Amino acid sequence: MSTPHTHDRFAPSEEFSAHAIAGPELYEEAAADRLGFWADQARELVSWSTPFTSVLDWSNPPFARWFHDGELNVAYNCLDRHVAAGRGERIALHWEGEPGDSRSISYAELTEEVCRTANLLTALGVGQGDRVAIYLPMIPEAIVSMLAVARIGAVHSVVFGGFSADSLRSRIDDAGAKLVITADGGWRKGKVTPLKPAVDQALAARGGAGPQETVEHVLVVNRGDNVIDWVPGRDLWWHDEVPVMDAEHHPAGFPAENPLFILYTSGTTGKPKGILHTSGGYLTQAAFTHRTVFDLHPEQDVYWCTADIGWITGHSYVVYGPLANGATQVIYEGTPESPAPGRWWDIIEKYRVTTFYTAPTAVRSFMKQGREIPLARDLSSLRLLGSVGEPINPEAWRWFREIVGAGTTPIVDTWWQTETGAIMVSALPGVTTLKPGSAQTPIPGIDIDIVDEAGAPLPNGQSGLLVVTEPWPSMLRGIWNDPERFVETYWARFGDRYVAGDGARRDEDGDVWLLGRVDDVMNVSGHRLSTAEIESALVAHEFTAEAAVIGADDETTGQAVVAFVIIKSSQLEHAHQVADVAAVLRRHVGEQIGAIARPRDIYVVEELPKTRSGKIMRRLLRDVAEGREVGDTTSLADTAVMQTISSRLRH
Ligand code: 6R9
Repeated sequence: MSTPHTHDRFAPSEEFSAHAIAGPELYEEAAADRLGFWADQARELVSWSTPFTSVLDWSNPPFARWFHDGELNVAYNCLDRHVAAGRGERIALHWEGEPGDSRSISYAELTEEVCRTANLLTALGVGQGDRVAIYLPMIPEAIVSMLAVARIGAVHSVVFGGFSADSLRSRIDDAGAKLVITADGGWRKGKVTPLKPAVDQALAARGGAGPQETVEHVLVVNRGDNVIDWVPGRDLWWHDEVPVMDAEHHPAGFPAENPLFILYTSGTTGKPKGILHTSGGYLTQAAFTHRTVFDLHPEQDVYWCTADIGWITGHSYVVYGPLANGATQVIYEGTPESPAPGRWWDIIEKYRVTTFYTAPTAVRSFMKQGREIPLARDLSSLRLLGSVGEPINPEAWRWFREIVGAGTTPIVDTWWQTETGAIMVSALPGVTTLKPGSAQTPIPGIDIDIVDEAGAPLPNGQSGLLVVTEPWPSMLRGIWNDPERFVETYWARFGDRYVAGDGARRDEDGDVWLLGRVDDVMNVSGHRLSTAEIESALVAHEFTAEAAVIGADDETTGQAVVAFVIIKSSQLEHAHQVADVAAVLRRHVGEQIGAIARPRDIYVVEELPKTRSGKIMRRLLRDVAEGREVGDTTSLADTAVMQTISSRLRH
């Protein structure tokens, strides 16, 4: 849909450009010598205990090594060096708890807390290369834990607190985690949501067939004061263990390619992929993009990224990018509506936030609540807004700028992925003339293209597949435990180019517009969900014979999960006794994967539309779910199926 406003252009103000961190020369420098450019960034933004001499080793594609003969300590880069430079008193984190408690933590204090925790991890036998699962709410200990793991060269796997015990279990098992760090519970929507019970359940007796138990200890933060079970010997309270540890800890240097973290993300199959990131290249690109895209002036700015640390945005733009750059930032535990709509605007007012990075789905829900709510607060501190997670529709873009940004703030729409590790396509706020709805330009040092199904580059105006044509510093180094899947998923199609899984086109100026996923990955409120994963959760229920899941357009969440299920004939009677089959299955998906995966709608049907080769035609189901005329059904094995389904849904 095109509106007259899609031709809107917003050039940066002279004042903004005059003080901007990044100018147009960055593009020229990167174009003249791409590897030299990244080497410069790595030297400027990162401190190395052993300087690198090699920039990129691409001798074994697609397995890249960046700065591989260099050594660094990632936590030292995020902490000690700021203290050593006399900036220890600067606030690193303004933490706001949902019930209204808060803590402001300086770089010196954060360094001390991370050192104590690192000493504890070592005392618990965790060392370089060991995996630590982190299942925590948005509390300072979450960031402390990640940095403590990084400090000792171990590997964290943060599991979003909204994931279920089953999802947690499969992630713990896949990574072979030695330690789990969790909390009794965390505050959400005005009450404590327990977390520890899910850990207990995930670690409960697995029966003979399961993998060997790898978890030796569970470290528990007291946040919710909720009653929890306790396994003596295994479980340890954070407040008993951490404070008694030494506040000194030597940050050893680790190779640039030492694994830093695994983060699981949904793919096109039922099994989430453990995306692996390493240290030196990742930190370089996270820091570079955080500084230039968010125009960071660390001595003045108060930065707030609303992402949870359970997602890549929380890793790169709450933890590693901002802290490597010595930023002062806000983190918030709860939901935007607690205790009432407007909480986020209260927080911006309270801390005088200058730079605000959030998701289009949040913007759209604020639009629905009405402009009076933000307009009733003093948001005049804001000078830059950012968007991530899905395409931001021009409507939402303009509302964000007008209502939240007083009609003056630039908005950077940042395209990237768990796999890319850091921002790849985005405006630079002091340079780019903004176009609402377009992510615009690859950042300096990044090369992308838009190609057809055969891999041939497409001219401006034509839609195709987004590929990255050159290796980049923060690129994923693989899929944990599954190198073949890494090659197969991202590289096999065109050999030497990375296939992102997104459709895109360039407009007449060459600006990039993202068109959504081209695979069976849905994007609900900016979170990636796999149709296959939800389908397998549904068929794991005793009622279900078959299930098809699609992402249907949704005004607020971008896409919504809609499921079509066939009930087993042997279960029909039982299912009919249950008051609401759909509610039972929704709850089941919530238990299997997590609340975010619960379908908005579940339709019980007698048959699913399939091709002769047995492939479910999701396109047709999407037509029905979105209330459209059903499209071409000629390739269906049984063309009557869609009539039955449509008539059932339009009762
Ligand atoms: C950072 C993050 C990645 C997928 C990606 C794409 C979508 C993210 C976007 C965007 C359009 C943007 N996506 N940012 N689409 N414009 N600015 O979200 O990582 O959770 O791995 O999701 O999200 O479809 O492929 P992740």
